[in-house]
Amino acid sequence: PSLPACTVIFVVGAPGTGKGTQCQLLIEKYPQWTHLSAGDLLRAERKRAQAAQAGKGDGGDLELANTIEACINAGQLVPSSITVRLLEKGMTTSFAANGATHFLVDGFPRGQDNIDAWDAHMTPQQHRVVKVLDFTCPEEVLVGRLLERGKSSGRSDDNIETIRKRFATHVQACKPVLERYTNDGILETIGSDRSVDEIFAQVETVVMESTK
Ligand code: UP5
Ligand code: MG
Repeated sequence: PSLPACTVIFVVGAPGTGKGTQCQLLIEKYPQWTHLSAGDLLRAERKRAQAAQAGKGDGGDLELANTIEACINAGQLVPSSITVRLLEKGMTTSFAANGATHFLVDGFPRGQDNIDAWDAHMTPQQHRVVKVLDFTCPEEVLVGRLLERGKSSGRSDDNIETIRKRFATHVQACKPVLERYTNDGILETIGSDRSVDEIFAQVETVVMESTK
C-alpha cells in the first residue's frame, strides 16, 4: 500500500551526540512514533547484500554493499539516492506492518545533497517535516563516548581515525541543513552535553509541542 500523509521529525547532530539514544527512549514512551536511523538502514542494507553474496541471503547488490561500506569506513556520506530510497522503503514497510505514520528520521539529512534528494522524492503533503532536532556537544566529549562505545559496538567506523573523518564530514556538510531549517522556522537546538534524562525531558517537550 502507498503511504498516507505522514509526520516526520529529523534528528541531526554530530556523531555521538545521542541521536539514537534519544529516539529509542522516545519510541519506548510514545509507541505511535517509529524510529528510522539512516545509518542503521545503510548498515542493514550492506549486511543483506554481503550475506547474499555469501549465498545465505535473499538477494542483494554487491556493488551497492561495497559503496556503502567504503563511504561509512571513510566517514563520508553515502550517495543520497541510496539513503532516501532506504528511508522511503522504511516508512512504507512500517506503515504496511503496523500503520506507522509518525517517523523520527535519525542521522539525516547531513548535507545539501541529502536535502535536495529528499525534496525531489518526497512531497510536503505526504511527508510533512514538522521539526528538526539538532543535537550539539563539544567534540572532545563525543570522541570519548564513541571510543567507549567502540569497545563493544562492532561498528567499523568507531575507531579514532574514522571518528575524526566523521567529524570533519559533519562540520563541512551540516551548515546548509541548519540554515535551511532555521529559515523554515523548525530548527530546535538541543544541548547534548548533559545527562540522557535531562536531554530527554527537552526532546519529549519539543516533540509533543510540534505535533499538537
Ligand atoms: N551516550 C548517548 N547520550 C549520552 C549522554 N547524554 N551522556 C553520556 N553518554 C551518552 O550515542 C553514542 C554513545 O554515547 C553511546 O554509547 C551512548 O550510550 C552514549 P548514540 O545515541 O549512539 O549517538 P548517535 O548520535 O546516534 O551516534 P552515531 O555514532 O550513531 O552517529 P553518526 O551520525 O556518526 O552515525 P550514523 O549511524 O547516523 O551514520 C554512520 C555513517 O553512515 C555516516 O558516517 C555516513 O557514512 C553514513 N550515513 C550517510 O551517509 N547518510 C545518512 O543519511 C546517514 C548515515
Ligand atoms: Mg546513531
